[in-house]
Amino acid sequence: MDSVLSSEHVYLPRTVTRSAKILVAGHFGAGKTTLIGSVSEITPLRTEEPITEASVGIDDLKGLPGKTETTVAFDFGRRTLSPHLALYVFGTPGQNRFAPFWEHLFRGALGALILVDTRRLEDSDEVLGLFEERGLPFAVAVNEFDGAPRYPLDEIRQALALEDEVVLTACDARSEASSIHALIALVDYLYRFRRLEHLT
Ligand SMILES: Nc1nc2c(ncn2[C@@H]2O[C@H](COP(=O)(O)OP(=O)(O)OP(=O)(O)O)[C@@H](O)[C@H]2O)c(=O)[nH]1
Ligand SMILES: [Mg+2]
Repeated sequence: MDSVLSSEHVYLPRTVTRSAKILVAGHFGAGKTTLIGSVSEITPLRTEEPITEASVGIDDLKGLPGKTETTVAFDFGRRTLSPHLALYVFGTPGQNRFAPFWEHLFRGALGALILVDTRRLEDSDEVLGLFEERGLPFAVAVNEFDGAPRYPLDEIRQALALEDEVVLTACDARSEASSIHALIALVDYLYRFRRLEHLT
């Protein structure tokens, strides 16, 4: 995130009475770090390292010409979503070799936004399976990359074998408004399933 944030964004408003830890997950290169950079009101913490030759054959860079770095531990940002609710947003690493770190990230998380890329839908199976196994509620957002095929959301739901109740939306992880919209979809879902209580 390039902008220099003013101090009013650094301190939580006094009206905030509730906070929630949320994960942003998804396969390698789905746009997790980008989305957290778009939504965070504090300078996000990133743990990115250059993608090296050691990644050849492991990291599929198809369709990601500008991608030179990958998250090796986690991303962290914060977003006050309403006068009462602040989200602490943790991004997971996209590669299986960093999976041991996931245990720390899962702890205390109320839910997850899982990003998918239509150019590699099948890569999402593993991440979706992990959240289903854990029983951690999640919403799914299609990160609409330029030039990626567009499908109706109900076709994507079918392809990903998502239950009807799972919220499925589309976003552009580079856009603050669009990314916030996806986070709100997750939070609405958490309210609906009483993972989050309405507090004032
Ligand atoms: N065109 C377009 N590019 C995007 C979008 N979201 C992310 N990117 C680009 O796609 C690449 C991957 O984005 P990242 O945010 O690093 O993805 P990630 O999921 O954090 O990747 P890992 O941590 O390596 O798993 C970067 O070069 C981004 O600039 C998007 O919505 N549209
Ligand atoms: Mg990342």
